[in-house]
Amino acid sequence: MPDKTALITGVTGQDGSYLAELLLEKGYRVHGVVRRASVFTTQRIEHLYRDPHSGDVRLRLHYGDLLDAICLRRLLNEVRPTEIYNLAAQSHVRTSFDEPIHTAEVVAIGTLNLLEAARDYRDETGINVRFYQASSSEMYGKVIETPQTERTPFYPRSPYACAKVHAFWQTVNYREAYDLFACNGILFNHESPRRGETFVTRKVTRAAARIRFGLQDALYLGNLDARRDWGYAGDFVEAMWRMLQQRRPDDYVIATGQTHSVRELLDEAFGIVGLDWSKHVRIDPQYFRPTEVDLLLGDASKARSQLGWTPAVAFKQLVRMMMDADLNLARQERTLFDAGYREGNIRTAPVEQIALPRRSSAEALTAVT
Ligand code: NAP
Ligand code: G4F
Repeated sequence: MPDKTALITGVTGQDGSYLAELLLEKGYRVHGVVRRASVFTTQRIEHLYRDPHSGDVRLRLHYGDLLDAICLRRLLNEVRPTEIYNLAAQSHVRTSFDEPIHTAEVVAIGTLNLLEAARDYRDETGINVRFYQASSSEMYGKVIETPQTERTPFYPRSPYACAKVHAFWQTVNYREAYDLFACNGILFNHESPRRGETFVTRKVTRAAARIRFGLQDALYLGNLDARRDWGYAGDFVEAMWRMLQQRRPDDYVIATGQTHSVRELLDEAFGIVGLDWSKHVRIDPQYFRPTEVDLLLGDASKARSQLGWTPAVAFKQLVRMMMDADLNLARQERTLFDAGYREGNIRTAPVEQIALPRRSSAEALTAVT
């Protein structure tokens, strides 16, 4: 196959990890951008990582940040990608009300930084790089019509969604103004066992599993009536890749075409472990949003006909998959607990008694390839 090289921002996130997996399977060289943090953040890609000293390694990690435009430019010149996937974001909607400026800087200006860098990189190297922007169904917000398609007007309802609308239109504008091969994937909610623990699906499956193993008793949630079109992240990254393989760049809705409420999610997840969720779920107002998105339901007909994309995993299978993974984790946690392990042991145990973690990918981050 021709030499394909991808740069992924947000490689340590849920989607970044599935996309890196997919592209490596397809023979790509994959470069991931990782933010510096005081702890390791590479757990989701640990299984893909090999020490760069060990021969022909196709996954490389680089420190970088969407807010550092100069660093992005340098990275593109060093890595020389043929495809760029911009997945990095402050992606939590509730948090965006608490951190609106940071969210706008990363999601809106960060995307612009990368588009500018991509345009100059293309012009300077002659490499006709292709650009994927992680747009979101949150942009539909207070929905104007149902189901939502590529033609449905946006009505954003959070700082996050407003910033995504900015990034969406910048991506369209770079396509039209500078002829950049730039696509928006308007992705509806997609989940997996790797979903962050504070998003509602994972919060529910993790709690149901931990309650089942006696590790917690209550689950605090917000709006149980919200409805989402929930798909599987592993299916959705395939659509991202397909968009960049087309002859012409375009924007696509990616969704399952089914919608479920948080209540239905609770029924499904707690049902798997034979528990009645109403005995455990409490409402905590802190999880309500100042403005809510009540209903999302996507129509992915265009992706089906033009990309040949359809989702393989439906809602019930998705919840089952997430429950299986969280039950495994809860079982391990229970075993540790029964063996006397308590959180905090690590702080009080003498250093020589603390098992050293195996060498992590984060230790071997390189600034150059
Ligand atoms: P996620 O798990 O929250 O991952 C976000 C990634 O962005 C993480 O790797 C994070 O790094 C990185 N990041 C945050 N700020 C950054 C910065 N300033 N510079 C560089 N990297 C930064 O999100 P996800 O669910 O994988 O979603 C991927 C993308 O799709 C996001 O843009 C999200 O907004 C969008 N999206 C998601 C969904 C969904 O349902 N999952 C639907 C539509 C659109 P750390 O690990 O250091 O935090
Ligand atoms: O899981 P959520 O936080 O996802 P949300 O807000 O739909 O955003 C996710 O999907 C977007 C695509 O549409 C992405 F762009 C975005 O990055 C993110 O991945 O909340 C889902 C629903 C909301 O209506 C929320 O109000 O669940 C409701 N909910 C009820 N209780 C809760 C909770 N959400 C969270 N996170 N935590 C709760 O306790």
